Amino acid sequence: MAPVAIADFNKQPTLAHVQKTEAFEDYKGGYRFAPIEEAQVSRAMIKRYFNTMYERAISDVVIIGAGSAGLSCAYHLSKTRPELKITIIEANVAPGGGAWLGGQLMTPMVIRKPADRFLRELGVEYEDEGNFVVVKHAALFTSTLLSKVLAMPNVVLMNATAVEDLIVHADFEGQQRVAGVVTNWTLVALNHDTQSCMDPNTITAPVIISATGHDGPMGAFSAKRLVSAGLLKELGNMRGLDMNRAEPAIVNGTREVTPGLILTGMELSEHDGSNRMGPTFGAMIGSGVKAAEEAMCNLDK
Ligand code: AHZ
Repeated sequence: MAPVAIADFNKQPTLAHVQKTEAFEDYKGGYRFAPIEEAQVSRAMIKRYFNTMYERAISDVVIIGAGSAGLSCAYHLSKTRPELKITIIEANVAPGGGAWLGGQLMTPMVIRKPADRFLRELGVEYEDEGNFVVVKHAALFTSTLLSKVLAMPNVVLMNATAVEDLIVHADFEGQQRVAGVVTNWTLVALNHDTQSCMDPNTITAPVIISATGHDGPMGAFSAKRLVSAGLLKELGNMRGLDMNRAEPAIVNGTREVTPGLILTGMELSEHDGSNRMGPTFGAMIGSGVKAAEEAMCNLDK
């Protein structure tokens, strides 16, 4: 937004003007809300939440993890294919993964070209530094992307919900295929060792995209599960930091790693044993977009 010039500033309404408006009168002690019953509030939420769970038990695409890669994927996919039912499952209460800071606990976010294209598409401003651009605050990127994804009519985001397992079907020839996810509220998932009978929910979809980040308390979920399920011999394990090797490896390596399951973002580095790039986000955008393209190819087969 253009800065307000001094001349324009002088034209802004004065406090006296504002005080005269009806809205401001409300705040002088007479503010009234429309009446409501507590049960109406509960029902307003329950009806929508459980209708959504009912409807999304069968989705077209499930994206696991709403970090920069998962959200970039959701944006490209939902915009390109508005007829698809895209369901994002995010373990944290706050979606966005690590992209609320630019890295190293600092706020600016570095994005290497040509991924700056995506910023222009989102309408996020940046400073051009030649081979890369800088967004003044990572939260500006993440909040803009998140708001655009959530505004898509075909996207549902279920946060505070963890994917606990993968659904794996076998066809007549014994070929295994990831066919869905097993979910639970994250607080429930964290209590499996202390409580019993907290059975999970399921969502089936012909394409699952996993974007759960590199190894950590929650990260690399699907890659690790592929190993424990016998679908992958061993993890490659993320290698040391090398921006020039890491970013193209992640984007170009984004693919269906086992039938039904596409990996994107830093989860891929654990699967393939590729380098990390540290605080530069172009590969998360590029990989997310590529995962969306792979998903569309698979759905169209
Ligand atoms: O909460 C996780 C985060 O929001 C979520 N997640 C992880 N396990 C999950 C599960 N069910 C549901 N079982 C789960 N959600 O996945 C999200 C991952 O986001 P992220 O920001 O950690 O990963 P990313 O691959 O989108 O971005 C990585 C950013 C990095 S890390 C890095 C380096 O270490 O060098 N460099 C970059 C740019």
